[in-house]
Amino acid sequence: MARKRVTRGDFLRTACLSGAALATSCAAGSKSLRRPRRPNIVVVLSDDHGYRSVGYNNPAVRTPNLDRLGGKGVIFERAYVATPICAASRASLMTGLFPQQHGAVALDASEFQRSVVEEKRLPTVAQLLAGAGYDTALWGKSHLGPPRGYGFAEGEELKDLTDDQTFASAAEFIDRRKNNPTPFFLWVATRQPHIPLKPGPEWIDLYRNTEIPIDPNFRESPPRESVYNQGLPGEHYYRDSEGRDNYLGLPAGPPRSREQIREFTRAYYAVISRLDHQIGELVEQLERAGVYRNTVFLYLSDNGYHLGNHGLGNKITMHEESVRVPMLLHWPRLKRRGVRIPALVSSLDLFPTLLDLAGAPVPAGLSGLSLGPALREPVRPVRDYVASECVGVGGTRGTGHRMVRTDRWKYILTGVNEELLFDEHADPFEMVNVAGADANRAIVQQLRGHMREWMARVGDTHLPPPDA
Ligand SMILES: [Ca+2]
Repeated sequence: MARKRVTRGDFLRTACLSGAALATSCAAGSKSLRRPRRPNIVVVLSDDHGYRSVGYNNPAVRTPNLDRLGGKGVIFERAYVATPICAASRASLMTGLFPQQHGAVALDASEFQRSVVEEKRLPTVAQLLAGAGYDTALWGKSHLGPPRGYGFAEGEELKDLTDDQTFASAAEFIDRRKNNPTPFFLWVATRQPHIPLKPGPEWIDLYRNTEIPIDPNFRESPPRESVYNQGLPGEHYYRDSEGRDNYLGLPAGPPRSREQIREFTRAYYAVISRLDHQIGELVEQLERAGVYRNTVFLYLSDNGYHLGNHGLGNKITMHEESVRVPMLLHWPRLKRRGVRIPALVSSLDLFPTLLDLAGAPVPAGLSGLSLGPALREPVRPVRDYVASECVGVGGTRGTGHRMVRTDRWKYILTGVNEELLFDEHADPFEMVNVAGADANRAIVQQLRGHMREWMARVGDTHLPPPDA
């Protein structure tokens, strides 16, 4: 069955095809864009940073710069990625669409290359901001091919483990913005804290005497249900064992003891602290260049990380460890500052939010919502439910996982129609599946309805279980 592919026509009622056409077609919005002081935008996208591993959510983690930026800005407490896997998540950020809409459902970016770079069916947020008059640049882990191919005028893919080259390139770019009135859009895609972990002594020493908390849902090995598969059915990955420079030097797969997880987590936090320090230097560079006050800074990660919770050591699942990420926005000109926003938000919201903040037209057909209203004043919840998917891992479409999450409930549907329901208020560590409880029958039916609605929207052809 053919999936419901989003065409560029569906996506953009104002047809922005490329280059000059993009600029022309976006001209309708350019009057508002001539308003003074359009903000610069800096996005720092990290790799595999789970939402509990940041200082403002966990005092064991030392991230003074992220804490300060979030404390003076806006922390989105419940941010979910469109998919918890690298390339697909990045393609979703760039296109504003779920993986089954843009086609890059896992680690293979060739569908992104085809639809965005070759066929130019889907515009990227970088192309739209460039069309609206922004100078654009990306350095770091693209995972989607050369960044100049999908809307960035400058930049390159860099893969150094410490991100030093990436931050040096970003700093050099910011230095060139002094006295330049053209707004800029800078995307810094870090390699950290993805494995292999290479924290260096000064960073690991920070945690020598730190008690590393073990969450209540830690297990030495995962349960056998398919929701815990992280690849082909029956496989449970522990990526801390991959590569020559792995931190634990253990064979792949469970079990992992509490002490092993503590040692790994110590290194993971250490790398996050180094990343936080680099982010602090980047912000200082913005100040030195005189552009700090008018720069929107946004931090998030492409997915989380399990760290032994549920007996897993990777991401890819629909559990909070994997699918929920730290996300904050800082902008000195923001009216609402120093607030935590508990609304359910999606990584897909980044696309329309950035266009909104830039005063650029927000195209129709996106799967995310602008967070502009929530940044301006307290508003009702952004949405009733947030969705995520991971259907392409293991090479077999449809065997993966998908979820819808409301304020209280999370419903997961796997490729073999296992259903899981977690009460996030009573059970935030998702330890008890209550899908089969008689008392929850109406909730399960309601969430199945949300799931069917979402599946129809993204063209998910998996057949969910019928209501009894
Ligand atoms: Ca990742």
